[in-house]
Amino acid sequence: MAPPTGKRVKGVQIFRPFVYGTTAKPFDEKTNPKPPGVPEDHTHSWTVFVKGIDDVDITYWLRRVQFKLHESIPNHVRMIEGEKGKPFLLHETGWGEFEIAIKLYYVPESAEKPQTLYHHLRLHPYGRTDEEKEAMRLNGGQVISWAYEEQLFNEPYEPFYEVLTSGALSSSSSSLSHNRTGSKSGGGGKGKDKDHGKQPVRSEGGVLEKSAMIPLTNRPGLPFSRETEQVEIKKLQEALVKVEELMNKTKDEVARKEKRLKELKAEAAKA
Ligand code: SLL
Repeated sequence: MAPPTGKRVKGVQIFRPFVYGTTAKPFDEKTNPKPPGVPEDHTHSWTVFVKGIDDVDITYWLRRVQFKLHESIPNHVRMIEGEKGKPFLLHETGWGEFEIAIKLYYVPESAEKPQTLYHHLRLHPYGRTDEEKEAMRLNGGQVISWAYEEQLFNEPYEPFYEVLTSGALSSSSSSLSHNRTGSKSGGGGKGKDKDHGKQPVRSEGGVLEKSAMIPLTNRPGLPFSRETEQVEIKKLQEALVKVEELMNKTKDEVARKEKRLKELKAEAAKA
């Protein structure tokens, strides 16, 4: 890898949302017939992927992705090169679940070392209730196991900073960006405002290219949005209240027991 040119942009963190995971479907005559040549014992077709939120391009920061599959699978280490605007993805068939190592290789300008994520391939929905299991199914029987993640670039080199920020609206230039263009400037306005005035490029769902935006609302097949975030925040807040209640209850109980202990000790001393 070529040595990075330029300096790091101090006090700046840039993050970019992305989604990774697996989608699986059992073979069946009508909706998912087994293609010729697929071994008898294979029960599912499945896909593993890394892609932008709302399918927005991420190849300007992610160059290639290596998927390391189960060793029983022929040619189990696969490298997928980035193609602009397309997800990094791999189709396979099989019979069993296993952990997939997903190694992310960044663009050379970043001078970042590759980084590995691990994801469990799900062929069968799981959950305590039918509802929970059903939540893992999409569009008639696809078993989805998807995760939302944010890639953080801490103090990127100047050329990479330019690459990262050359497309979207800057956070100050429009309410459209919801302050999610992904610059977290810690050092008092170090983030330069170069893109001011540029025409935004909009993707299908309203997420700007080269931004850190996430969609406002959910759509089928797109569960990662502000809406989901709000639901999660509410759940966390409710859980926090519950934890505080439990803590107070426990404190009261401890106080009561300490009091009782004191009394018993006093009684014992008298006796
Ligand atoms: C299990 N520990 O027992 C796991 C192993 C391996 C899955 C799962 C083979 C595909 C192929 C395949 O599906 N292996 O031969 O192409 O569940």
